[in-house]
Amino acid sequence: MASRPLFRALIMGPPGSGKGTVSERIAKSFGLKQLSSGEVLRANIRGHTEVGSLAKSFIDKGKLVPDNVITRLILQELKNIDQYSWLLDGFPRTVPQAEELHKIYQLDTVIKLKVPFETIKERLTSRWIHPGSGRVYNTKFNPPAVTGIDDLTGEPLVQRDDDKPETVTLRLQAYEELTQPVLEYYRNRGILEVFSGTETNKIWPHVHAFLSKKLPVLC
Ligand code: G5P
Ligand code: MG
Repeated sequence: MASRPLFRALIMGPPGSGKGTVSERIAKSFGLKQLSSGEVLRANIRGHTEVGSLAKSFIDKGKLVPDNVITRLILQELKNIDQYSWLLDGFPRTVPQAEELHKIYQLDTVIKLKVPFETIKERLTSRWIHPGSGRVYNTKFNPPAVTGIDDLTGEPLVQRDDDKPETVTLRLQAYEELTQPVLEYYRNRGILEVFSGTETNKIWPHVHAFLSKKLPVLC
């Protein structure tokens, strides 16, 4: 029996739009491998690698990491999951990154989460993460069972250094200047699907219904 062709997807949207939250649901419902460029960078920072210390100097200022650095890193990670269907979160986010990715992988679909900037700013100041796993909480949306403690490991939660209000403003500027053109790049290729709203739980059923037409549903 012929196996299904591999599915290549990307989720885009401004900082705090819910890419990580929705990616996790997509991965669970459709069995895709999930790769977040932000998580890969934060793992390098925690591991005190050379790339990690370089990346930190950009991330903490709300700037994008240089194209050549992030592209090399993510293409290397993708090699490790080449045999699976996957969903990228946060890469590519400049046109040169999109062009480099396209030389190796052609995306089937690009999901854009369109969430107003005012909604985002409030979300990020109430985000807490478990640094070891990247698990994400929000004191208003999905709080941990015990304040400040990861549900699964019992370890302390922390706030991301780049979630300070002034850094969030710079991240949003970088998104407008450098990442909006990537949306055009994919719109021109006819693979961009936009999902708008202010609540993930209301956006999610639409994303699920859209992907259900393309992929078998696991749950
Ligand atoms: P990241 O890590 O990719 P961003 O800025 O793109 O960072 P971020 O902040 O991770 O995106 P998200 O994944 O879109 O946001 O959102 P999320 O974490 O799921 O949700 C945000 C919060 O809202 C969470 O607390 C969640 O629980 C809550 N939430 C979700 N839905 C709702 C809701 O409906 N209601 C409420 N109240 N809350 C909700 O990149 C970080 C940095 O790495 C570098 C850059 O410097 C970047 O700034 N980087 C790159 N640089 C160059 N090129 C690349 N390709 C790069 N990738 C990363
Ligand atoms: Mg994220």
